[in-house]
Amino acid sequence: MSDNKSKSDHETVKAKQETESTGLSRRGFLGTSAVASVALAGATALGSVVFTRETWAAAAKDAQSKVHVGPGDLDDYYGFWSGGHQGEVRIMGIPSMRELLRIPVFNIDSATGWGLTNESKRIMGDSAKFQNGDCHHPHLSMTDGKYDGKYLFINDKANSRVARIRLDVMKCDKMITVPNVQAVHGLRLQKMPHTKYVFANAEFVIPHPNDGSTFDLQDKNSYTMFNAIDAEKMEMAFQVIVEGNLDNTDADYTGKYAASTCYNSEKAYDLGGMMRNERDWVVVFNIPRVEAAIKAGKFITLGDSKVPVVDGRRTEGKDSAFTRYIPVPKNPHGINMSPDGKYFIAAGKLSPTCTIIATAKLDDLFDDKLKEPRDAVVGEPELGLGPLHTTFDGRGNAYTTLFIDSQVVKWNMDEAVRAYTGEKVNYIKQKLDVQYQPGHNHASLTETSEADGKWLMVLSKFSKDRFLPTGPLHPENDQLIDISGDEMKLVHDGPAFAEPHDCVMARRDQIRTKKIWDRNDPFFAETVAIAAKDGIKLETDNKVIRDGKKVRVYMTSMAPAYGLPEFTVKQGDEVTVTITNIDKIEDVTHGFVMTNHGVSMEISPQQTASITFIADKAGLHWYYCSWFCHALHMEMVGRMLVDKV
Ligand code: K7E
Ligand code: CUA
Ligand code: CA
Repeated sequence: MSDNKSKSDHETVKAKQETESTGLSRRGFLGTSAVASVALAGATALGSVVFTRETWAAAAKDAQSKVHVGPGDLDDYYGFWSGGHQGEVRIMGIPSMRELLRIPVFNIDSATGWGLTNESKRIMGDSAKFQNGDCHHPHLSMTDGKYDGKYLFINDKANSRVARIRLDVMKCDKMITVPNVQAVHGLRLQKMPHTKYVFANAEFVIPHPNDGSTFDLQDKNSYTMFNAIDAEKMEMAFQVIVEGNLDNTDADYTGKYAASTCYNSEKAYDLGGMMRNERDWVVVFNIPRVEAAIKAGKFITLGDSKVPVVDGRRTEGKDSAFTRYIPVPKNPHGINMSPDGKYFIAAGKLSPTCTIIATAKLDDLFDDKLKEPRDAVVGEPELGLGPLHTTFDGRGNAYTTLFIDSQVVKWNMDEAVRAYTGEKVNYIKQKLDVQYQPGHNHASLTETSEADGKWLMVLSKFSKDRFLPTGPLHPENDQLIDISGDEMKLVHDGPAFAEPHDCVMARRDQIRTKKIWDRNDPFFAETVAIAAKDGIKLETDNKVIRDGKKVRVYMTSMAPAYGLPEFTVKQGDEVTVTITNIDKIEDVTHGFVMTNHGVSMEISPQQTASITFIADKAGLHWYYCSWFCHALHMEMVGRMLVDKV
């Protein structure tokens, strides 16, 4: 990290900015009554004064009334949170911060049977063998730069996957593994004219082919790739080989460009090596040029994969047609497109700055009309220590998280651009302490042209003393900040289980969900087709079909009874239970659990769900409904008799 000298320089700048800008210096505000500071994680505490719980509670009181959503009232925004290495997506109501639902994606879920049912296993495909995931970046599909309510996409860093969630039923409906890469991290969507592509960065450099013959990362056959996935088909569209590695990404408002940060331009394998270069870069991708090359057949494929691959690396110091590399201070992290479409903003992480890249200069950059790639940079504001991610209020202000300073800094973009030309202007508007060590932040509708500057979520990585102690493992702290006025006001602390890296918020009118399933929904169409082959009418038939050692048990469910109160199979049979919930009443979900068999699933109104298991234990086995559905829910049971063979 920075040495002592630059740290103290920075401290001075920071203190000055605080007093000059808003007149609302934290130190001034707290005066001498400020109490003993809490040690900050990361061992880089800079002696900042820290609020006590009591101070915060008092200061937040008036703002808190804005967060209160009374019993029976509805929230204004849907929030979609990644569950990090827990593997799911969570739906929150904003501003109440009430958790509404969880959508299992890369994890196994006992309540819904995700990862256990045949329908979910088909969606997970070959990767159903994995029981973990590590999701970071949930993003909503767009048309014309606005949320269109169709899909949410999310990455899985752990197993190099991308998944899609249908927003009408809030279920994952597609999942793909990105070929020939390791660790899909940064993920963002094309905004214009609509979300045709999901852009996904593979983070780690690996040898190609990765056949065990080399450990060498410096070789020219060691690289990583930028990936574009067809959002509608959920198939790979193309891959671009890059220099260095890839971290985060975002796309512009013309549909032409995407840009990614690279922190390992060194292609190093260890910490020291990855910090060796003074500068890494932002790589900009020219999407139409990639498409044109592929259309012209100018691409390669790798191994068994049929995905078109183009080379975005430099040859003999010359840039490829597809990419430009813009040097930025070492080891950048987040990259965010401003809602006015003007700037890509890369956060410095090891540098106390953000780098502002003007989209208006990108055509010239690709036509080689700039003297050097750095000429696309129009600002590099000094913001504080450990800038990670930036979000926007649609009023010209940016909000950047400062991991090491444990703050969010609000700054004005156009003023920062003017300051870069030498003009004396103080672009810093406010610094707000957060608790503690923030990663992503996200303002309402910030990724769309409709950024409305109402709410700011700050996803703090450490909660320390903010909640009742829970043992060595602490929750994260998702903090809600009111940004509707001139001043940021912290209004809510939201404990969250590991680990929401990122979140998005959509207006509630932008999400339109189904109340009950359509009988012809593709989610369970394959199960319906299997039943049709068995001559079963799912809505009425209760039948057991034997097919060699395979037994298919079909039944209905209607509160508070299954269509089959009992069925018999033989020991060793592979049993598939398919249940159709013929209840048409919203919210009457049934479940099916076969005791002592690892079998559990959800069957919501008008849904068909199926699950397969081996009846390996002779005897009587009860099955029961696991979702409370009726006064006689406990009595919603049945028995399976397994004949000894
Ligand atoms: Cu900063 Cu994965 Cu977006 Cu975590 S990433 S914070
Ligand atoms: Cu059906 Cu509980
Ligand atoms: Ca580096």
